[in-house]
Amino acid sequence: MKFSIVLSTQPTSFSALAYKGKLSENISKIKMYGYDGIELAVRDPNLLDLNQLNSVLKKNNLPVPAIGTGQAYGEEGLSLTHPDEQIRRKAIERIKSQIKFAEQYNAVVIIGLVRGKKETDLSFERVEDLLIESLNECASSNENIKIAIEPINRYETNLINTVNSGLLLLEKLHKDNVGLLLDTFHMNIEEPSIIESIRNAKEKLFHFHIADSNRWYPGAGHIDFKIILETLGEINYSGFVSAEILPVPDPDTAAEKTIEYLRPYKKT
Ligand code: LER
Ligand code: MN
Repeated sequence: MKFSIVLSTQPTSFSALAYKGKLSENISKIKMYGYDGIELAVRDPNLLDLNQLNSVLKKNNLPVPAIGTGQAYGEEGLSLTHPDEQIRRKAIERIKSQIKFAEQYNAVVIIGLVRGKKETDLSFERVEDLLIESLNECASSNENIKIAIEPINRYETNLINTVNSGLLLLEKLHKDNVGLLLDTFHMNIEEPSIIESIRNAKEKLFHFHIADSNRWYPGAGHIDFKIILETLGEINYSGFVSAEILPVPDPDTAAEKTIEYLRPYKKT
């Protein structure tokens, strides 16, 4: 099992991130704690100093398994299902540029909050059609790059809350390079059985987020991670398990406690 942790490349209002900015300092710390990779949360790849980022990643010899894209929604209101066609277009173009950015790392591109939510009188069917249309265009822009839709709990969106609804969407979309990202924090709220849901996702599981029930580091809440990590082994999950956690009591303690907790599972 390989472990990563999320680092936001710039300041953001999204709270469940151990590390934000200070790339050189934070990437070295992540390496020092013993992580195998770094998931990057990026608002807009065009705002990045790629030379600087890639030289720090290279110096620390850390791969990038996944790119988070939710800040385009959180900070700019872009959504793949927005009723305004121009905003939807901007969101699609942003995801396509994230896909281009992801090529150099062969990273999974995450579709979390950027899918948007049903907020107007558009029917759920229409919103779902818009999502399928947008995802289809993004996924077709490079079929070698994996895209992972993340079921997110009901308090953050009303569109794809469960693994089942994610799998149904994948059936309708029918693109081999689109799968799911499962996050233990959301699953703890929405899934009748976390284990059964992981088993149902099987080979459609492209990426995995880990946080405890309170979104603190694993071990700080009441989720049973032993059985979850064993189940990932059972379905032959070969991707990264990535910590998307609150920086509490402080970023370094959160990062260190997470990897200490996960280390015994490294060989599985
Ligand atoms: C993003 O990966 C996530 O889990 C969401 O909670 C974003 O709000
Ligand atoms: Mn997540």
